[in-house]
Amino acid sequence: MGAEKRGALIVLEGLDRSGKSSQCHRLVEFLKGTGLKVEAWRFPDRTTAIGSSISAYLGGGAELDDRAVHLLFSANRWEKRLQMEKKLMAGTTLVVDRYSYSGVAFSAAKGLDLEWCKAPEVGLPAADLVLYLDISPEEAAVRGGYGDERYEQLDFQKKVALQYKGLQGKRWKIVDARQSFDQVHELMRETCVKTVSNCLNGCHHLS
Ligand code: DGP
Ligand code: NA
Ligand code: NA
Repeated sequence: MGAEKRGALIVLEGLDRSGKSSQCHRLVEFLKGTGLKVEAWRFPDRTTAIGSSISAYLGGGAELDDRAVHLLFSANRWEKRLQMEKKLMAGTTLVVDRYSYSGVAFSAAKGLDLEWCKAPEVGLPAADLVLYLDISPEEAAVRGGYGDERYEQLDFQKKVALQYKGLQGKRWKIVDARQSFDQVHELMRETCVKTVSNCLNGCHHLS
């Protein structure tokens, strides 16, 4: 079990309108400023062929079986696996806006079996840190107003929130996302710096 020196895989998760995407970019700018090699990533990656099918589904322009959609989201992560691993091994830290936890939470919220939802995610690079931007579905809805995409409805987001709760584990940090943008950023910094330095000094295996 040799410890490998590599970049960290930091994942941001949360409900729609939790402020994740803006915090991702802010975090990347901060980490860059400390001299680290770091990139912002996001899933779904809508730029691939699979990603464009996902995008059509989310926009309401395509009806697809729930399980087929689940597997598309997962395949979208798998098609990026090699590139992710190469970057991590080369010492680049990746800050990722949504990952496998979104995959499981959003599909399980539709009523699909939890273990079935988790299965296709097994073997993807494991997150070193999951920052969960915690906000109630009601507050998220008031805050920004949902867009037109498929999952952006209060009743559904409530179910997603419940699923996320069940997924929380030891690598999670729950961040109170009701605070100001700057405060939320500050809450995330220290753990991120610690996680990155652990990884660069030799952390455990990717999955
Ligand atoms: P975003 O581009 O981050 O706004 O994500 C688009 C929507 O797709 C959002 O409502 C969350 C949802 N989503 C993200 N990843 C997955 C996934 O792996 N599976 C499912 N079912 N939904 C996902
Ligand atoms: Na969204
Ligand atoms: Na987002």
